[in-house]
Amino acid sequence: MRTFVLSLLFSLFATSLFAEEIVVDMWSLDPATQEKNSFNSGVVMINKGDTIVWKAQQPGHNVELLTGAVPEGVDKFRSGFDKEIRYTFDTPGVYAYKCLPHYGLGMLGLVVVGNDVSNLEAVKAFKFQGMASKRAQALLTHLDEMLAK
Ligand SMILES: [Cu+2]
Repeated sequence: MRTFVLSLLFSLFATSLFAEEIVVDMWSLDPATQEKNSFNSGVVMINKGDTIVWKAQQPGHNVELLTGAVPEGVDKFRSGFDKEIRYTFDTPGVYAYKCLPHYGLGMLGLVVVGNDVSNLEAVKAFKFQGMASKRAQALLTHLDEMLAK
């Protein structure tokens, strides 16, 4: 009986149980890679309903969704400069996001939610600025490799 109740509870709450938190570190200088102003990892694939927790390993960074390089209908999001930033991804698709002060230096990240790449071409066509353009190319190439597996 106890097992039955437990498995019933488990199936009732399966959705929330499986919603995960994925940590992305924000670095001014990543000691592991020597990369400056970066989100590590640069490309993250998650499920609908998952939350990304960005942790500032060094101060001075934030997270802002790039309007025009996120799925249609997604509201604007700009975080503060907090030690920990959280955002739950409820809409499937490809998202590009930046750190506001370091965008021109290439501080950019990609998220794919629910294996949905229906807006990937729009993200590829997006005009990224400054060094973010080169960074976007590298991340999109990496994403293509991940998708090919
Ligand atoms: Cu930054």
